[in-house]
Amino acid sequence: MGVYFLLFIVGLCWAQYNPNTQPGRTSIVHLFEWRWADIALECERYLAPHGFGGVQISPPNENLVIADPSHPWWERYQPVSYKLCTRSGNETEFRDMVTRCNNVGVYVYADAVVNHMCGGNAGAGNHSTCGSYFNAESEDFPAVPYSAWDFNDAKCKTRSGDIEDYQDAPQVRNCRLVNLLDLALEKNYVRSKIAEYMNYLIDIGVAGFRIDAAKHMWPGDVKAILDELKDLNTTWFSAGAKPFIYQEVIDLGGEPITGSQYFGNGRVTEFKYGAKLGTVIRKWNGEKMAYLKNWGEGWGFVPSDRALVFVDNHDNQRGHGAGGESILTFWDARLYKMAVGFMLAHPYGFTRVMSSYRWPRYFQNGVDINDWVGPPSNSDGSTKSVTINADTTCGNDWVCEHRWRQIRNMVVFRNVVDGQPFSNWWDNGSNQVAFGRGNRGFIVFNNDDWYMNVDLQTELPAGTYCDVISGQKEGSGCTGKQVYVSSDGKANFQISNSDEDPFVAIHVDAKL
Ligand code: AAO
Repeated sequence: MGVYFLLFIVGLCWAQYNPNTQPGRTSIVHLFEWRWADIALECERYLAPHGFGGVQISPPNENLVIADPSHPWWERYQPVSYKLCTRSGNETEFRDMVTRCNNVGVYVYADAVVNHMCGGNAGAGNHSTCGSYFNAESEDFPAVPYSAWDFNDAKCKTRSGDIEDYQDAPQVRNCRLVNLLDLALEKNYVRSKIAEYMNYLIDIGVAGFRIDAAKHMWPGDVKAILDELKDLNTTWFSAGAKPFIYQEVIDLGGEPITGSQYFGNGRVTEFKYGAKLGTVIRKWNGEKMAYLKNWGEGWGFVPSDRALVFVDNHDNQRGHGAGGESILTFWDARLYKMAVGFMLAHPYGFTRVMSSYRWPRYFQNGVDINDWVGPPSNSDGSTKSVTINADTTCGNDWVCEHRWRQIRNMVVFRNVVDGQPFSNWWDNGSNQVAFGRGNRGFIVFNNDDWYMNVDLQTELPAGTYCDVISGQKEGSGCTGKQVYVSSDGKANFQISNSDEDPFVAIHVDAKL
């Protein structure tokens, strides 16, 4: 009786907030625009062996094909139907990916674009990834099917029919986001078509969903859809497990729509996290790392167990979405690694690592005019496969941040310290800071412009540790710096401000 009661309470509290990752796997990675075939391989050859909990995939449903500009990445945010065929692959490849990833304990989180269909100016025809016919002008999508009755036009009160003012919550939810045909989610029919699509993915074996543009849907409408969802597939998940839900709600403050309005449905993306962390690590606006002492709710973020956090995402790494100039990306690799390292060491939120492709970034008057460029592709428009170089990095212009030694090893660090408290904070009042996670891990940063030499209490068991940033433990050896923790838990840390990576991280699994 007591045990069942406890299970009931845990189930109730965790349901859609629980990422469903395997125990001891604490992060997911967004393999932005990857092909399903490459993701399947990556799960088996890299993500499982390195402790990644799951993968966020690009939207799997049929989308508009855009010719001008040619195949922008954002065409995938313009649905034409819920058939599973895109530039990432067809349904057979999708099923193969989910099965193979699940079989190695790396779960799949689908990007669900359900607020809208394609843009109002998309024309008519079958220029869509499965070749389904549609007519954007008459709002006819026979492959779902949706017709004009299923869209919000009558409810939207703006002159253009688009969202014109983010201060007006009803128009943010009832009008078209950048002219994308806005579905009438209060209709049972529309809800049931969306739930049918999501349930189809659940049956195949996905573990959860990113809800795209959740801000543009009424929280109650999202809830009504989620209430129709099945439990996860019991081939891989325990009976009664619910899909993990994280909703894309951009809330930097200053608008009537807030992340907290969506807590009833699941977690929300905490956009303040990357915007603020970028500002601090760049030392803009007088910010310093010493101020990170109360990072998390202390900075006005949503509660930790409601947050999905990331340093950058597929939008704000190229000036879309929100976050602004401060956002750190692979283009600023040295600072980026520090930011991702800090995120993965810190207990706040559920962490998502970004994995990108390189594009010909070209600024004109401060704006990247190539922000639309899609994934590395062949002359016929198909997405290039992710090749792996001899040194384990990726080829074909895939950046694969998740394979960078510093980032991959910090994903492991987070797993090793899982459940441990934030502890032994130290700072120099400037940009040299350190903290631990109980007696399992410790991290030290020097983002000042001078040498750092300090003795700190780590709380770790005495011994010699291998720094997982400059190298890692291999066999009984260490390819990086070594740190000596004495019997009182103290260790000396020396980090030059000109080191390739001015931070050091040690944990109990990297003890020599
Ligand atoms: C494309 C074309 C459009 C065309 C449309 C239809 O670019 O010109 O009209 O097709 O033909 C992506 C691309 C879009 C693309 C779309 C469809 O980013 O460029 O449109 O696919 O192909 C808002 C939403 C948020 C959304 C974000 C991009 O709230 O949901 O815009 N993100 C998701 C996806 C994204 C995707 C979609 C949604 C659509 O991740 O990839 O779009 O499926 C304010 C608001 C935010 C708002 C931003 C940007 O942010 O708060 O909610 O995000 O503006 O409009 C300060 C403020 C901050 C403010 C920010 C920027 O920082 O503090 O709050 O300034 O103004």
